[in-house]
Amino acid sequence: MRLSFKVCSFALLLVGIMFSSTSAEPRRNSENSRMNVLFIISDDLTATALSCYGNKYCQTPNIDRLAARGTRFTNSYCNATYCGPSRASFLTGYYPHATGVLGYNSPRPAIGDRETWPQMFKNAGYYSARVSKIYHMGVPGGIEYGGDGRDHNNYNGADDEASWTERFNSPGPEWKAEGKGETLEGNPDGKKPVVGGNTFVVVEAEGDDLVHSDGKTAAKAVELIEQHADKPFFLAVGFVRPHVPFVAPKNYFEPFLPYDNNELPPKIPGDWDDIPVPGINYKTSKNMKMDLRRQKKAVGGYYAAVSYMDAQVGKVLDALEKSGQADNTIVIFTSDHGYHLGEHDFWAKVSLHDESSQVPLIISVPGKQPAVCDSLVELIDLFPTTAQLCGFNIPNRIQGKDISPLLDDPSLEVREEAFCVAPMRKGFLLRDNNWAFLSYNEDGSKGIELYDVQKDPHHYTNVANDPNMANVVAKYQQKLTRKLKSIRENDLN
Ligand SMILES: [Ca+2]
Repeated sequence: MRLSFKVCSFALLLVGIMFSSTSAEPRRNSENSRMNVLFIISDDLTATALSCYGNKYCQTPNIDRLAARGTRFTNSYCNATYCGPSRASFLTGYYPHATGVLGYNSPRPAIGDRETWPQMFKNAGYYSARVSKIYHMGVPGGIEYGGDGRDHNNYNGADDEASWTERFNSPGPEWKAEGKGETLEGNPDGKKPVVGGNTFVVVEAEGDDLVHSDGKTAAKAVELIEQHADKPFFLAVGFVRPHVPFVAPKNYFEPFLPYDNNELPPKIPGDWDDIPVPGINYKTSKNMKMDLRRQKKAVGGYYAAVSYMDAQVGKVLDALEKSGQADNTIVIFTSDHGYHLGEHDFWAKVSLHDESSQVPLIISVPGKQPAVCDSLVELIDLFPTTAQLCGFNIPNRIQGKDISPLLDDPSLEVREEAFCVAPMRKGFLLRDNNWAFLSYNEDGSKGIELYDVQKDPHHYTNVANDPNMANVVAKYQQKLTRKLKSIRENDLN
């Protein structure tokens, strides 16, 4: 009796110590729980541009070698199809319709003093740093400015100071880089000079990798890995390519010349006839006035930018190897959303089709077997997953799922459907293994798209108006209502 009382007291004391642990010491539940996190994110990168995801023309040997040692997810979705809300979502652990961050603001006012993903590591004693764009920054505007994102949110930017021990910007010349440039968008007579902004511009640049933002980002990341190898770190490395402008040192363009050799996706007659108005993307071959030559050059320019970004990823991975910390570091590679390269004659992001809503996702954890996982996962899962892997208590309030079990058994499934939004179009996506359900307005009043993804993987035939599909449409409409209700039931008031 006396002994068990003592055991109980001791256990209570232990529990007390665990729960009273201060910010000096990471909360741990196993011996290897002080693993570092190296989070690498590219901007506007579609998985289809990577050779490890099957691209035959654009070679990405560095991302491929990470994929070869990690788990590559084939059905990974972002939670919003453009930078601002996507990044605010996975960095806070809340869906966009929980925080209300549907544009380019900092999520901090919405979350109060709750910890963000990097902040959880920082508060536990990790060195937490970002290099370049992690929360939203305008590209190219913000990068020309100084890479600090001050071009948004009344010049306060969308970054969150409390997330980081240190933060570093990577200004670059972007579209002003010296070299051979052409504006492809809105320039049918070819008279427009090279311009800035969110515009399709290709620049085959003079000079080396370090002229540009991503070269500087890689160099800073390499330096930080060397400096901080002896203590736990959460290092977030944000590359801005292949976001427009498609600018890179000219040697990266060589495999994609002449541009006329680049292939375009098939053009389907009447492809737009069954797409509701908000489903026609904000950038199309038509409204961008891009003829076939320009479209093929856009693909080549995008691939060159991807190749350049991949080379920078390689430098960071090499530095991790050299530091001796590779066996103690979780490495994640992803993008904030995908990108259209001419599918449906759509370009860029915002659309809720797979090209824009799917993201590449590779998670490499020391000691785990390489794998390919087809489970539906979301970027919002990264916060709870790394929390689990590093021995933190997963905060109950956050809305993603711990997908770490998939790293041991890739045949597992963690959710019935992926959820993603395009607030600019009041668009909502529910995507499962059978259907892609796209609703404009929560009640579908601005249109619905429904694709049988088994029979129609490229989403050419919208069957939402087929009378035989009424039950399916009704089922997904109900699922969407329930999903939004569950997202809005949160601790943010
Ligand atoms: Ca982006």
